[in-house]
Amino acid sequence: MKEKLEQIKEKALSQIQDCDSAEKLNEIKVSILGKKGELTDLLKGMRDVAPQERPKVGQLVNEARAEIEKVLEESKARIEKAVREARMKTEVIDVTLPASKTELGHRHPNTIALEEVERIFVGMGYEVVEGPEVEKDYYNFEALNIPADHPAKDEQDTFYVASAVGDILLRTQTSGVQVHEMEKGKLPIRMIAPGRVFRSDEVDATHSPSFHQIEGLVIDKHITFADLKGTLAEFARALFGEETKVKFRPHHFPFTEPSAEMDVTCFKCGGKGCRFCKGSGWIEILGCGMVHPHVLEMSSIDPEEYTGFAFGMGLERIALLKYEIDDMRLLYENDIRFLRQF
Ligand code: 2U9
Repeated sequence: MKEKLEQIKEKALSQIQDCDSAEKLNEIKVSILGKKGELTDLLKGMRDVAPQERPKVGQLVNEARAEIEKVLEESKARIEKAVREARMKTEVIDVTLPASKTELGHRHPNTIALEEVERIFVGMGYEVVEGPEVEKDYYNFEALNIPADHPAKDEQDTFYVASAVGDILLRTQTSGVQVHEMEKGKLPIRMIAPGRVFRSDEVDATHSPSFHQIEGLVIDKHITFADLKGTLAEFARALFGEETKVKFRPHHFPFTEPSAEMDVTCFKCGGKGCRFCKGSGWIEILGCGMVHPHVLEMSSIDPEEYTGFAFGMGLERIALLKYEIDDMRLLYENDIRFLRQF
């Protein structure tokens, strides 16, 4: 048995020493020390050894095992080192390559324009108030004097959330926010209501089913159309430059009476007429008007005591004009190469 042990050991050591790959080394290890390995087999023959000899033989087997394991470890380290050195010879690291950069985000033109508008109105003492995007028909339409048969209420224009509860919808304007404020009964009110609105529109260069509005509302005693004109002219000068002039054209909205649209002199040509303003010298910027007495009444405000004005503008329209972007779809793609320009 001793001879057999010596044979196994010598064979193993020479195989291990000649081995040059990690896989082969593992095969050798299994073939000697594994469950069905030669050394394990040898141990099974212990029952044929005289009992008084067994401790001695057992010790010899253990010593052989320890020696083989030690040489296996050494060979493993030797092989790994050789592999590393071979790779170092072939692998080339170009230390002059540029490092991979972490891309920084950028504020969206909508956000920049909104913050500019908010800064102007907050500077005039207005509060910025936000409200829910899902609204009741009452707050989006009825409280604003928009009759049941108004075309805006058609399913082709408005997204209804659940047909079973017919009066829940995605707001088509932020006006509901002002109605909630009026219902609180705390007067006077000076507020702007920015936010996302939804209309069942097809996507093109100037339309999207979801866009953003900024509406404003002022209610106090003795508010007149002159306050409206002065405030919005001041706003236009702050946003587009001191030299900007404004003009008001009569219009109609169900929630304001009288109503108007406001144009500003083209900031590209200064009003002479150019491609940007389609030759007219003027650019339409917002809608406005004196809050309809019935709208005040519905929110329990006495129109004999209080009057007010309101206005509304599309945020994307402001961003497109201010940053001379010619397609609204660019605002929704969020391509960092586009965003970085503003
Ligand atoms: C209350 C009373 C009145 C808000 C107003 C407009 C005029 C207006 C449009 C601009 C472009 C919508 O985004 S747009 O399509 N809005 O022209 N909005 S007055 O009037 C209100 C709001 C709330 C209680």
